[in-house]
Amino acid sequence: MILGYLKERRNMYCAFVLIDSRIPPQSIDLEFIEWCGLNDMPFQIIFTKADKLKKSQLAKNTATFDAALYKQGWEELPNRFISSSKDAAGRDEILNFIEALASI
Ligand SMILES: Nc1nc2c(ncn2[C@@H]2O[C@H](COP(=O)(O)OP(=O)(O)OP(=O)(O)O)[C@@H](O)[C@H]2O)c(=O)[nH]1
Ligand SMILES: [Mg+2]
Repeated sequence: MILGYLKERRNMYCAFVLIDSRIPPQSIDLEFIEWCGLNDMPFQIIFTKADKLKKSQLAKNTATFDAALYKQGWEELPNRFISSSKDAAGRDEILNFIEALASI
């Protein structure tokens, strides 16, 4: 359903894949990312709820996610943001990215 929507939208420049930074890589997320790659769907990853983790654990979890992506065959990692809706981490970077996209 969502896949069909993404495929059909011609004005879709980029999807944001929100990943809960607290949990191990989920197959549903990895499968969606793989689908994006196979379907030439540009996307960015947003790790969410970063405030809920210690910096070291956050780094560990994002590295684990990276490893899962390499395993999936990505040669270059997709761009990612670290975010928190609580302390607004990543907010400016994400908004700047969207602004840059919107001005293409
Ligand atoms: N501390 C913290 N809480 C958050 C953050 N984002 C969402 N929440 C809280 O998490 C709960 C679920 O919020 P949602 O907006 O549904 O976020 P979600 O990523 O879909 O999370 P889940 O529904 O729990 O899978 C709410 O109580 C939010 O206030 C965050 O960045 N930091
Ligand atoms: Mg939710």
